[in-house]
Amino acid sequence: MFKPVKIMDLPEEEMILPGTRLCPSCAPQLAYRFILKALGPKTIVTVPASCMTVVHGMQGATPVKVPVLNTTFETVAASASGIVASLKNLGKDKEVTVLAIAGDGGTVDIGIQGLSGAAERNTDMIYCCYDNEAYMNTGIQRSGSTPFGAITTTTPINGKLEHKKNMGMIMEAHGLSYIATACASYPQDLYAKFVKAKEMKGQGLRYIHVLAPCPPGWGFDNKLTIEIGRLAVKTGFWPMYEIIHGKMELSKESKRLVDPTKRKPLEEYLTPQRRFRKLNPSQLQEIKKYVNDTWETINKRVSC
Ligand SMILES: Cc1ncc(C[n+]2csc(CCOP(=O)(O)OP(=O)(O)O)c2C)c(N)n1
Ligand SMILES: [Mg+2]
Repeated sequence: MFKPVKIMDLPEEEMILPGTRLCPSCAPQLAYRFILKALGPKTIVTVPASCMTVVHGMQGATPVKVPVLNTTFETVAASASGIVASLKNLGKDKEVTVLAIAGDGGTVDIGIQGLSGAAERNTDMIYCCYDNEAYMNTGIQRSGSTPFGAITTTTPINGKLEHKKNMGMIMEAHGLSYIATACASYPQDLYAKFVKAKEMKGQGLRYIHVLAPCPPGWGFDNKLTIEIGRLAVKTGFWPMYEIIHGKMELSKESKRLVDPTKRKPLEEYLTPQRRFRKLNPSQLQEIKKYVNDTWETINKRVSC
């Protein structure tokens, strides 16, 4: 059963010092702040090229308090496997949590082979994909996680022609003990999921996919970061769930959305974002169908 976390329950200690090089209102950074609060100081992080590399900065000038390995784009899960093996060798694998954290490009496209291998071996680590839905660090190129209809610098003029990959389901096919989706705009829910993943140490690879709005990449005002993420959830565009040993449970914010009348109109989520500015009525219909289909699949699972 999911225990709600109160704001006063969160550890006061910050694992990221103030003054990073990320954009104002960066949701991946917000998510990372709460992830490290959940995992604590006995954590080793590995990270591939991405905005997350920018957080860590140059060697000797990092604001992050835990040890971090910067690795190549395609190798984050493999490098985490190496860290886990080394810790085992030193007899420290029980006390140290290994976190691989990568963007959507580094996860759903370029790192998926290494991730699938680590999942198949069921390496005892936490893998987090923070999903800002494009290759943001290099100037907003589309990824396999960019949604249908969104404009990037490498999509057709009216937006992407394909839907997002369903990474939660791809990871489920590997038979993992714990899979969850979360959103940076719900930090307490996100925190609780990382605490749970940490507590499931010894049960192989735990995978958490975090939607993390990007103001410059998605084209919305900085002050809307939290609101946009919440709208992704409240419109049903981003269902939040956990799958524990094969059993799916919807998270508090998504639970009532099994009833389609409880979902906010999708337009409320799409209209404030410049990346959807060219959306025509048939594209909008296609996104609505995608969301409805996603929920039909979820409803069948949670009701049986
Ligand atoms: C093999 C390889 N190809 C391309 C790059 C250039 N590159 C660095 S970061 C990046 C974007 C990463 O996108 P994503 O994983 O979604 O993370 P984000 O930047 O959005 O945080 C790219 C293409 C690289 N470093 N290595
Ligand atoms: Mg990205």
